[in-house]
Amino acid sequence: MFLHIRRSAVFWRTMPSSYTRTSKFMSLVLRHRPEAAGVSLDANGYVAVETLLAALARNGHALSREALGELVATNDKKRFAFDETGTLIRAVQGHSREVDLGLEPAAPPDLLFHGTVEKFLASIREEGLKPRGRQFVHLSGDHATAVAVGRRRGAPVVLTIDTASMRGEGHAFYLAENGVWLTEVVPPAFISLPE
Ligand code: HQG
Repeated sequence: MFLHIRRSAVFWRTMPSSYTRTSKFMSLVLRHRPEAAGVSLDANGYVAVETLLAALARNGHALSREALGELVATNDKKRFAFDETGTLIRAVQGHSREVDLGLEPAAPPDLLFHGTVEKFLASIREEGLKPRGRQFVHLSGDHATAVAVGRRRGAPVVLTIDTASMRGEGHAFYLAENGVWLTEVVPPAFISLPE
């Protein structure tokens, strides 16, 4: 019993970092550069699970189908999802590749948040939020998440987006499977900067 508990403790200390490493590689492959792992995405962003597992193994990320399931289920931002048959897998948002996630326009809360940093503000004031390298602008439903998104790049600055007015002017919003809100662009008129 004692030995079993000790082994579990080691398991839990070591697995998350190896999953994090693999998750980062999967983000690269499933969002941006599938060719880096010798695979291609279908029109909906999926790759066969068997193909991905083989590609991961070739690139120093060997893991079992069961471990992949655990990585997907425990991923901090729920970045990946299987299709309903469990034989295909994709990233649920964040793509720079043109993929059709099959999302229907959805009604967001009247305000959403976007975490960024000071150095981008002049340009954002001028031209609004653009997807830059990605397919969509990413917005958060809560302030705390936007703070965390901004902090990836430095001292976070959180912008508030008037989604109610945007929808009134015909802008569509999509809710990714992991709760991230997506839209094509946010013109400056709908952005409030903090004081
Ligand atoms: C900025 C992470 C100048 C924008 C996160 C952002 C998120 C402008 C950067 C997800 C601009 C783009 C996405 C303009 C936008 N002028 N700068 N006109 N418009 N920007 O990484 O939203 O861990 O593509 O403010 O948690 O930071 O990868 O987008 O700083 O959910 O799963 O240009 O990625 O999730 O950066 O992050 P990004 P993001 P993962």
